Amino acid sequence: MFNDDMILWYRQPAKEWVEALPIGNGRLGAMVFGGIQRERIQLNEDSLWSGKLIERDKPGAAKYLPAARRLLFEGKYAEAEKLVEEKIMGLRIEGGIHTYQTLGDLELFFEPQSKVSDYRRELDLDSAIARIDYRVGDATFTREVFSTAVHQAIVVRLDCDKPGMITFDASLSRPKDANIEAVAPNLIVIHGHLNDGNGVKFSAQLKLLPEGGKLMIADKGLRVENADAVTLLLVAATNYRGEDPRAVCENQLTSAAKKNYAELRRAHVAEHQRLFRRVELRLGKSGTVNLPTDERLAALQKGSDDPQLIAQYFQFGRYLLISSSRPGAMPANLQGLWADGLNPPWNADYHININIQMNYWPAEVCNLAECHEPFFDLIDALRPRGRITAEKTYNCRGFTAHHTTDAWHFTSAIGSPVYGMWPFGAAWCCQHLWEHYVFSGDREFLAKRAYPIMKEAAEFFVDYLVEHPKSGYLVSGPSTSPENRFRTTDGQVACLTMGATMDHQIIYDLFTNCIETSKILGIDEDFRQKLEYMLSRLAPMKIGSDGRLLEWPEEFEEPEPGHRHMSHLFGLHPGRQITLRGTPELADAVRKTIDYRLSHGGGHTGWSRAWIINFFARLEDGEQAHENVLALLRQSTLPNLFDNHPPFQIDGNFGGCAGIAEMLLQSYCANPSRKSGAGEIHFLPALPKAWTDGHFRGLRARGGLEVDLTWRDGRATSAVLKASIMGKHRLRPPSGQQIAEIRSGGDVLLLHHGEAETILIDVQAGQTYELIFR
Ligand code: FUC
Repeated sequence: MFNDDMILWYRQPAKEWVEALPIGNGRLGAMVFGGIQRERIQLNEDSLWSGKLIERDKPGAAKYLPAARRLLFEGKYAEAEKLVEEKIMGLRIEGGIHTYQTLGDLELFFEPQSKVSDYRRELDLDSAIARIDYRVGDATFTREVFSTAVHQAIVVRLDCDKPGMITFDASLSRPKDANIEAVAPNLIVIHGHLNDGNGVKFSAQLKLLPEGGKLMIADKGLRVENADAVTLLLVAATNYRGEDPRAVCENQLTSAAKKNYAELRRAHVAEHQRLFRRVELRLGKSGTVNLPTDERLAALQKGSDDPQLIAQYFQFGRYLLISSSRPGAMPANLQGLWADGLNPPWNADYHININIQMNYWPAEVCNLAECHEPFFDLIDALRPRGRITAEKTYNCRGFTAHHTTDAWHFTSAIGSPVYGMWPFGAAWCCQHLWEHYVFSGDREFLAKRAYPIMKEAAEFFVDYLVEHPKSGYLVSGPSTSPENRFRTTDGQVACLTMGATMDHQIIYDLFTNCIETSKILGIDEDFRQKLEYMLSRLAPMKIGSDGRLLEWPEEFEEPEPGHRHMSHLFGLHPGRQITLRGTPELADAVRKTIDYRLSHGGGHTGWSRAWIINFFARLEDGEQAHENVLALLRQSTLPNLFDNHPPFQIDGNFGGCAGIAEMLLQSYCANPSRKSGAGEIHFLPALPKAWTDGHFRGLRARGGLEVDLTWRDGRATSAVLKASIMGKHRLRPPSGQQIAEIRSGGDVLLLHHGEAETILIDVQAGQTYELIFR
C-alpha cells in the first residue's frame, strides 16, 4: 500500500509555532495550528522580503589583497585578519532590515464549545492536506487546509456532518505595514509596502464561500452564521516579480473561485501525488506505529527505535521540498518557506556555505529534479552582482559570491572574516547544475543553462589562485574554512589562511565538472587545458600527524574541536574527490576526522548531524550512519518533525532525507576520462542491521536511472533499473553479495557474475532491467 504510515498526527492543537503543520505550494505557505476555538493559520509568500539591493562591496578592497596574502604567507595571521576586516570586508546589515517576513495570520474564531471529543490533527504527506477533526455532542466537525500549486491559493474547508452548524468570525492580520479591510461580506483585502517602503509591495485577499447560512461584515473581519459548510480561498502576491500584486490576486481569486471545493481538492492532490508518489520507502515495522507523532518521537527520544518513523521522516523531507520549491518559485530558504514574525533568524535568507546546498541534496536522488530549478534560478541571478564583486573585491574576471545571499542577490564579502571572507559560495552552488545534468543526462541543460554559469564561476578562480612563494603550488586565499578558527604555535587565534582544504576541494569539483563538460560537449578545449594545468598545480590535501585530514594548510591547534562545520570533508560529500576505493588513505583520514569531531561534541546542530549521516553513508558504515539518523531525530527534531536550530532550520530535514537515500543507493557519474566511461551504481552501500527487511522504489542514480530494490534479512534480493538514457554502468552489489542474474525484456543478459566485484552493463533508453542478487 502506498500511503502506509504517511500521516503525522496529534491529539491536541499546536501550542507553539514549531508544533503547527506546514503546507505549501512552493510559493504560498502556511502553518496550521488546529485550535478548536481559535484556528491560527500563519501565512507566508516566498517573495515577501524587506530591503533592496544596495552596494555592499567595500570600495578599493582589491588593492589590499596582495598585502593580506603576503601577511598570511609570512604567518602573520592575526595581522592579516585585521587588515581584511578593515579594508576588504563589505557592509553587513543588521538582522531584520533586509529580511524574509510573515505575510500575516488568517484566524478563525469559533463559538465556545463545552464538550469536545475525539480531537485529531494531522498532516497527510501523500495528499498534502492538513486536517482537523473533532466531535461536539453528536456532530463531527472537519477542517481541511491545503495550498494548491494548480490554483495558486490556500484553501480552507470547514464542514460538519450536521446542517447549519458552522458559525465563526474570520480575520486577516499582520503585525506591521498592512492595510486591512473587509470590502464585502465575503471578501477581506490586505495590502501594504514592507518596512515603510523599503521592501516589496504586497497584497492578499480572502474570500469566503459559504454553503447555506448568513454572511456579514463583523468587528474582526467577516462573520458566517449557521452555514452547512464553508470554503475559504486565500491568495497573495508581491511586486517582487514585477507584477501588480492586487491584479495578480484578483485574477487568482477569480479563477480559483470558479471551481468548487471538490474540484480544487482533486486537482491539488493529483498534482502533489504526481511528484510525491514517485518514491516509496519501507524500512521495517515499528511497535509505536499507532501512536501520535509527538508520542512516537518522544518514545524514540527515550531510546526506542522506529524504522517506520525514519521512513516517514524521509518522506517528510520530500514533502517539504515539493511544498517549498516548485518551478518558478523562490528557492527553499533557511526555513524553506515557513517563517513567523518580522525578524526570523538570519533573516531566513539563503546561506550558501552549506545550508542551501543541503536543502537541495535530496532533489535529484529522491526523484524531485524539477524542485531543484528554483535553486538554479538563484545561482543564475547571482551573476550580475557576482561579476561586480569579483572585480571590485578581487580584481578578477568571472563571478563570485560569499557565505550568504538574499532575495536581492548580493554577493559581497560582508561582516566578519570568520564567516564572510569566503568567495566559494557560487562555486559550491554550481555543483548542483552539474549534478542535475549527471542524473538526467540532459545535454541541452548542460550546454545552455549549466555550463555558462559553471564556466563563469571557474573563470574567477583562474584569476584568483596565486602561487605559494615557497611550495610553488597554486593556492586560494585569503579565506576562512567556514566558520572555524585555529590557534597558531605563537598563540594567535585567527581564521584566514592561504589554501584552506575546502577551497581547493571546491575548486577541484568545479574545474573537474567544467573539464568533463568540455569533453562531453566537445567545446572550449583551450579553457579545458588551462583548468587541467591549474588543477595539476593546485596544492594537495594533507594528512596531519594524528592521521586526520588537515582543515588548513598547516597543522594548527583547534580551539573548537567539535565545530559544527566539517568543511574540509566536502571532498567526501557532497564532492567526489575522496572515495573509499579511489583514495583509501584520504578516506581513512576523513574517518579519523569525523570520529574526532564527534568525540568533541560535533554534530550538535541538525544540519551538522545530517551531514555526518551522509559522510558515514559514503564511508559505507551503515551502523554509524544509522546512529546519526537516530541522533538527528532524538536531539534535533521538533514535534512537527521540523529540524531544530532554535527555532527551526530546514536544512537538517533535507540533509537527513538525502542521507537516508545515500545509505540505500549510491552512484558515481560516468567519467569521460575513464576508459570504460562507466559510472558506478552501488546497491545498499550502508544498510544498518536495524533495517532488516525493506524496499524502495523510484530513487534515482546518476546516468538517468530509476532504481527499485527489495532486501530481506539484511540482504538484497532483487532490483529493477529503468533507464531513461543509453549508457554503461558498473553495478556493485551489497558487500558480501553477488549479482546472480540480469534480465531485460524476457532475455537473460547475465547469469551469475562470478567473483568480480562489479559488473559492467550497457543499458538502452526506455528499457527495464531486472536484477537478482545472491
Ligand atoms: C551558518 C551556520 C549556523 C547557521 C547559519 C544559518 O552560519 O554555522 O549554524 O546554520 O549558517
